[in-house]
Parts: sequence; structure tokens; C-alpha cells
Amino acid sequence: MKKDKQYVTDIAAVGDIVEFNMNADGTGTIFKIAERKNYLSRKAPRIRGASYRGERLEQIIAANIDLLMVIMSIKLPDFNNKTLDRFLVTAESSGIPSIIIINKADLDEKNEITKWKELYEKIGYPVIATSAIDRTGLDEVKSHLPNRKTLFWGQSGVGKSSLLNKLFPGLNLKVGDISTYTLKGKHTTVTSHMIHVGDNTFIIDTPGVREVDPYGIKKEDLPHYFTEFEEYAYNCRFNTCTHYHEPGCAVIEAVNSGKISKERYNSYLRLLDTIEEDINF
Ligand SMILES: Nc1nc2c(ncn2[C@@H]2O[C@H](COP(=O)(O)OP(=O)(O)OP(=O)(O)O)[C@@H](O)[C@H]2O)c(=O)[nH]1
Ligand SMILES: [Mg+2]
Ligand SMILES: [Zn+2]
Repeated sequence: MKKDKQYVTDIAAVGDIVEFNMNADGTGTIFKIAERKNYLSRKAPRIRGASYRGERLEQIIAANIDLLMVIMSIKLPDFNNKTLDRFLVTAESSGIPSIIIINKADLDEKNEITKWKELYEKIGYPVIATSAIDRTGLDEVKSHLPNRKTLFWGQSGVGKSSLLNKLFPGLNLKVGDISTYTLKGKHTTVTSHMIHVGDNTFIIDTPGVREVDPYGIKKEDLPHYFTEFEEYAYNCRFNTCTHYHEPGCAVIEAVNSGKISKERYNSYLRLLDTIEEDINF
């Protein structure tokens, strides 16, 4: 199996359904991985200090997922919509539905969550403001979980483990100390865990990521993963339009008239740029 899969960092991932043999010493040996209904992945992070600039491997985050909860925080670390869009594009490209959680609502003194909630709900993503401190939004989060395998994913320090501990007392997941967010690169959760929390109900806590570079997305496919572009893209003069500089671009027109948000369009351009530099294809 190791010989077959040279382009991924791990052969099996959390969420996989596997067949294995028990060994005499109590360990197991996987000999078969069932076909995945879906999986979420990204480009494996660059190794710091490495001079090698070749192809980056695919890192599987989880397999067979019913729902992705993208966890962001409004402060500590600051909310960054470009980061959020990278998570959403990754999920769209895998056909996995997403819900956005904006945590640390207790720190939202300037009421910034409202603007982002409006923007993303208009596109069609449910947004839940939460706080692991004062329990805002926890019931709403919980209402989405039954009969599903839900992945909690996001940057380090946003509060994934804290929220799960509050949702399911007794989990006792390790939570970062109060200064976690300032110590760049400190990751409290270090491996992914799937936990059975109810009848046919599973949650997966994951280690925070610093950045998400979607794996295997082609330039011409990127617009499909910004789902609100679709209805306008249909009217672009060229059907190969990348909505960047082409004349007669209906997406750019929609941005100018405020039908598509500038924030989302700028995210799109940034990602398009990243893909162009890519040497994966
Ligand atoms: N003010 C505030 N702090 C929070 C909230 N949720 C979590 N925190 C704090 O944020 C820090 C990081 O929380 P964690 O739950 O460890 O974050 P994580 O997303 O699991 O981080 P990794 O495991 O590194 O990916 C801790 O100090 C928590 O106490 C919240 O709703 N409000
Ligand atoms: Mg954690
Ligand atoms: Zn266009």
C-alpha cells in the first residue's frame, strides 16, 4: 500500500473505514482502506528551512465527512476573511457542506461579527457566533451534529477544542493556555481524533493549521468554488473567462455593482494568483 500512494503524506486518515489484522502484541496492521465517499485535503506544509522547491504532497485532513464546521475567531487571532475563503474553497472542491463558526464572540466589542455573518449568509453559508466562555451559540452548533460525522477545522488557537469541551462535558480535550494565540506555531491539539458522542454521531477535533493551500485545484475550476459567482459567470463573453482581466466579464460587473462582495472577489484573485505560481500541474 505504501508503494501505491506516493503522493500523499499518509495512507489512511481519520474517518477512513479500514480492515485490519490484530497482531499478537495487541497492535493492528491495516490491509485495506474502503473507498472514500469524500475527503478533505490540503497541500502539505512546506518544511521550514528546506530549499527543495518541488512538488508538495497532498495531506489528507479527514475522510468520509458529512459536515465541515470551519472555526474562526473574531479576535485572538483576528478574523481574516481570506483565510476563511481558503477553508471554504477546499470544502467546496470536495463537495462537503460547510457551516462557519465565529468564536470568541465575548471579545467582539465592536460588533464586527454582524457584518461577516450577513456577507456569508447571503452567499448561503450558515454562520453561528459562539463563545466557549459565555456559551453563546452552543445549542445552535449542537443542533447540526446528530446523525453526522462533523469535522471541526480551523487555525490554531481559535477554540476548536474549547468549544467541543463545552458541547460535550467529559471529553477533556487539551486546551491551550491563555497566551496560545500569541505564540506563533504553538499547536495544542497535535493529532486528529474522531469521538463517538451519540447515536450515529461523531465529531473530529483536529490540530490547528497555519495556512490552507488547496490541493489539486485547477485555475479554470476555481470560480466554481466561489459559488455566488456562478449565476453571473454564465453571462461572461468568453466561456473560458477567469474573471480577472477579460473584456465582457459579468463577474467583474457584478463586483462593481455590489452584487458580489469585493472581499470575496479579492480572495478569489489572491487564490488565482497562488494557483498560477503552482507547479503541481
Ligand atoms: N475569550 C475567549 N477565549 C476563548 C474562547 N474559546 C477558546 N478560548 C481560548 O483560546 C485559547 C485556545 O483555545 P483552544 O481550544 O486550545 O484552541 P484550538 O483551536 O483547539 O487550538 P489548536 O488545538 O492549537 O488548534 C485558549 O486559551 C482558550 O481558553 C472564547 O469563546 N472566548
Ligand atoms: Mg485544539
Ligand atoms: Zn468573467
